[in-house]
Amino acid sequence: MRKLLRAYLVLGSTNCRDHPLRVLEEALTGGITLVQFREKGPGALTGEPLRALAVQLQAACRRRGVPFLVNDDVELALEIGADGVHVGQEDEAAARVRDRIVDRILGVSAHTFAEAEAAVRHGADYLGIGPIYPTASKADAKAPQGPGLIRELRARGITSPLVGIGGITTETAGEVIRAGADGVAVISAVTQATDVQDSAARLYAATAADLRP
Ligand code: TZP
Ligand code: MG
Repeated sequence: MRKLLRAYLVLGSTNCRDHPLRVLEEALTGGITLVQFREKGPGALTGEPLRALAVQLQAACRRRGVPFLVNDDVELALEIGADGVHVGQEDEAAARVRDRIVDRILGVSAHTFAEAEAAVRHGADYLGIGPIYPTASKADAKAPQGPGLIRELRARGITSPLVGIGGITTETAGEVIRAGADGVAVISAVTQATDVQDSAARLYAATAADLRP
């Protein structure tokens, strides 16, 4: 799990300037290690177009051997046979999702030690911690917490695989890893880059495991 989290791309159609499949293909070529389909915000797809895009993106991930997770939507994840689900604190309870997806990957967002500890207890395979820095990609994002939150979670005994998320760039990824994260999850640093493949490659290079404390 820790290795998969290294350079984690979160994306949906509303994040992409080009067709999401093109963006994803380029990002995978650059070295993205895990993908989460997160279809949110104004203009987000629903119904059959949503499902069709999910299947298309999933197929691209399968061709490269990269696991494909679905944000929030457990039904969709089960229907298409996704490799897992990522849920936030406002979504279906982690323990319930754990029971529904059995041996697939379960990721849970946490913003505090108490949330992180509960997510681990409820069976999360990894934690998404953030927002680390200010982000424009999530309308209802909480206040940025800095890499210090990750350092605190590690100091207080959270040993589970975890990624930092929120406003992370190829320049700041290293400090998130040095704080104790196994990887970084990004939307805009890769999807909005002028050269998607290059930014994914730089993200991968910036997150080497030997930076970890
Ligand atoms: N959860 C916390 S911050 C965030 C999500 C989905 C958005 C991350 O996007 P970006 O563009 O990498 O800041
Ligand atoms: Mg959610």
